Amino acid sequence: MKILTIIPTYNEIDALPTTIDRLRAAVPHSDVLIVDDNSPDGTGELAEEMSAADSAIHVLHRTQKNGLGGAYIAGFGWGLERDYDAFVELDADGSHQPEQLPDLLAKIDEADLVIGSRWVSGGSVVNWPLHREVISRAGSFYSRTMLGLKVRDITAGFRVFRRSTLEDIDLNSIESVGYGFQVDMTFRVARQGKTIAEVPITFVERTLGESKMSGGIVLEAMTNVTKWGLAARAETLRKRFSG
Ligand SMILES: Nc1nc2c(ncn2[C@@H]2O[C@H](COP(=O)(O)OP(=O)(O)OP(=O)(O)O)[C@@H](O)[C@H]2O)c(=O)[nH]1
Ligand SMILES: [Mg+2]
Repeated sequence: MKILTIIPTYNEIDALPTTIDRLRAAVPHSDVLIVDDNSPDGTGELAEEMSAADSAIHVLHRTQKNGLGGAYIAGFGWGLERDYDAFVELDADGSHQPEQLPDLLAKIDEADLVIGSRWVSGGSVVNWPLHREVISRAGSFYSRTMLGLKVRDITAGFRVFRRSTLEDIDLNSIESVGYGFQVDMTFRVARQGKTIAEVPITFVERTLGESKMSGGIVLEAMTNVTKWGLAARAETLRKRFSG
């Protein structure tokens, strides 16, 4: 199986080298694609140096900071033009441990989407202040209820998609910028009746660099979830009354 691990970066010059080293050691057969949004701190140049030293590492440069969702969509497009069978999403900041990626990959034969989950039995978060945990759990709970999904960690960003799963999604129609993107992808996969597996992970809060999480990103995600949930309910009612 040919695997592509996509790492979106914005100002990750301190964290990226360790993440790449750990990934190359843990899953040496995965190619790597760094998608950098013209980071002012020189992450893009560093990525080029790493790519020159290791033929499995590739870099995609975008001209401006366009959010995590846009970076992943560009990365998926790059990989789909090539012959990859599985696509991994991994943060650069050390929160997702490359050593746990084999646990996720072990499930991709059985599922169309595998999610590294903080909120299933055996999953956990290290070094998070209480308010972060509350926001994340509440966000997952609200999304799960509103969208009628069984997934426990809907906003999780450590994932593996089968190639066919991405091919069946109209990636151009995804508008979410922040982690609403992850909810959007989960909802679309679930609505197609595809299988989603959750594997417990230990999520480690970043120690290097700065978080890009913001109130705006949370608000975007929750607004979209409400919109999608209401639209799905209206659709169900319409079908019931017209049939
Ligand atoms: N290319 C690109 N990468 C981004 C953008 N925003 C965030 N990222 C990357 O996406 C990953 C996750 O971003 P974080 O800042 O860690 O956001 P988060 O994980 O929601 O927040 P924390 O839990 O505080 O770390 C990191 O590798 C970031 O560098 C963006 O606009 N463009
Ligand atoms: Mg992070």
